Amino acid sequence: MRKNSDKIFALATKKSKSAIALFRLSGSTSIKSITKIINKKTIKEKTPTVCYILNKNKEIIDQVIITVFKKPKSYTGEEMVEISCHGSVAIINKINETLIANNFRTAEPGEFTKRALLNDKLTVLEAESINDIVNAETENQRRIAIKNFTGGLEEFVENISTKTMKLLADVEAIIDFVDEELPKDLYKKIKEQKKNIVNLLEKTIEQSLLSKEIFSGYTITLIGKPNTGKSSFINYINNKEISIVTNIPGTTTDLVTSILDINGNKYTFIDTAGIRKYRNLIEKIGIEKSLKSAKKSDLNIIFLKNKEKNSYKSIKNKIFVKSKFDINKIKIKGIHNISSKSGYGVKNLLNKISKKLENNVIEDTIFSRERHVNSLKKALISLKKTNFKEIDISAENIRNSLTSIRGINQKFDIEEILDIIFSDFCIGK
Ligand SMILES: Nc1nc2c(ncn2[C@@H]2O[C@H](COP(=O)(O)OP(=O)(O)O)[C@@H](O)[C@H]2O)c(=O)[nH]1
Ligand SMILES: [Mg+2]
Repeated sequence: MRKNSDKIFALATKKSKSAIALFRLSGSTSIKSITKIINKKTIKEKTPTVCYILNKNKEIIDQVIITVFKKPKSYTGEEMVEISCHGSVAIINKINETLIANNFRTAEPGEFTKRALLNDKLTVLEAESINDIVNAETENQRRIAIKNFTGGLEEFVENISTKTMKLLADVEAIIDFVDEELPKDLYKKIKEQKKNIVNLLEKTIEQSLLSKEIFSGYTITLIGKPNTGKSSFINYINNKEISIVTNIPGTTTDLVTSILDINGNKYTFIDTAGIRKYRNLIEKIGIEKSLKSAKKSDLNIIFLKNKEKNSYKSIKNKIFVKSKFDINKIKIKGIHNISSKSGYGVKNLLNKISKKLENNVIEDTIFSRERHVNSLKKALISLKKTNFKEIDISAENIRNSLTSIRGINQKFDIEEILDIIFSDFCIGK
């Protein structure tokens, strides 16, 4: 049985050769356990201490820096230890083995953050934002994640909860008052309050849905005849050889994918097989894949050999490009000239693409998760049902709406929420 109080550990850095690797340990008696496998009897709290870590025969594994955090002043709220060792795979393996021999077990993905949440060191929204921070691949993803972590979402939830509570109080006042005593304009006031909240919810849901692109990004397929410079282009923008370039037509047969951050957003570029009469089955499949990819992508860059624009009438969302401008300096209207040798026109092209696809940068609150958006939608439905005719039912609807909104940042249904939140966490976080 996995218990929430077991002593757990994880390598928080990547298991590969690097300058430093970091282990994290958490759970009661972690500090006592660590002093059994180092050459020091005690370690001062929050003071990085240089020492040796030893195997069961008391032989030195590595020189390390140990930092201990006492309960509750740690990330998880439990006793914690951090071990910084040299980033060698052999050392990492040996420390791993030693920790297991000393009754630590490997942490599950997100288990440190889960404990932090259970021990009230983090709110639900903070825990989710931490995962978004770790997963951020582009500047806009990072910006939204850190804004959400530092209180953007909590503030929104607070604000809209307060507004809804006020509305509920006013509606409940109607139940308590006899008709003659009702303040004038009360109905007008509560209708306005409701409209206000409905508008705010609708705007936030709409923006949160728009923000999907910020996380999933845009897909761009490169299409064209063989030898028009598609693979050279994908290599140029990535600054490395990710696709094979030759002057032999038909070199690229499968889809080659690369991810790029342009102006803060995520773009997936797909290099494809050149479109021509195929010479063999592999090429045939490749060409079919190219056309399928073109159908699904947000934008297609069509690489032209000459002026064969008309051959691509069936392809939607496209920009025409002619490469090799360094050796062929002919400009044609409506065709963007570039060179993957000199870089001519590439920056312009990327800017043009991002202008064509991107929404205006959203500065307001953005909920990035389905769980949040579903709660907002539920709240909106309950509120929209409220017509203030049967006042008891109206109060009940507003109460339901409030429950949905508060649910975004509350720990009830804890196991269910934890499963959703931590399903995509990485180990060591
Ligand atoms: N001078 C010049 N040659 C290029 C440029 N782009 C591609 N080539 C050459 O054109 C040939 C075909 O390029 P490649 O990128 O494989 O085309 P693909 O078949 O469309 O992927 C190769 O010999 C490249 O070196 C360019 O911008 N300038
Ligand atoms: Mg190619």
